[in-house]
Amino acid sequence: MIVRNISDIEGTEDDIVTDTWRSKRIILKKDGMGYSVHETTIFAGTETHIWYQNHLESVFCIQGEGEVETIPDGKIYPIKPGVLYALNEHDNHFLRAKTELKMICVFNPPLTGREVHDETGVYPLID
Ligand code: 9YT
Repeated sequence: MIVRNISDIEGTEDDIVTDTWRSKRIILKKDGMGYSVHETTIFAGTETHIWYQNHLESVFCIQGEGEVETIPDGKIYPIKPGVLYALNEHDNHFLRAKTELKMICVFNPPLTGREVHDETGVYPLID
């Protein structure tokens, strides 16, 4: 069994910080679960363009307020604690944080841990 405390991930190579978010990657591909699990903080006042063409992701909000805008239809989905959105169609979108958002994110296929978005909002598929 794997038992992990998120505090053990802080400051390690599985703790990734970008301009708009920080992701502590708790379960990764190397753990052999078939998915990865992350706690992601989206910084207040930011907008992130995301388009996971190689991955499916479920995002469960546990703190904060924000919105997702899908592209190109411009549909707005308010995000607050208790809301989960699942990018089941590799949905192209903007994620905006009005206040700091905390999200629990699950990826299939699992991330290896090194991924950050490229200029088109995509994570590469790493083997
Ligand atoms: C909600 C979302 O996808 N944010 C970007 C970071 C991602 N969750 C990750 O790499 O953990």
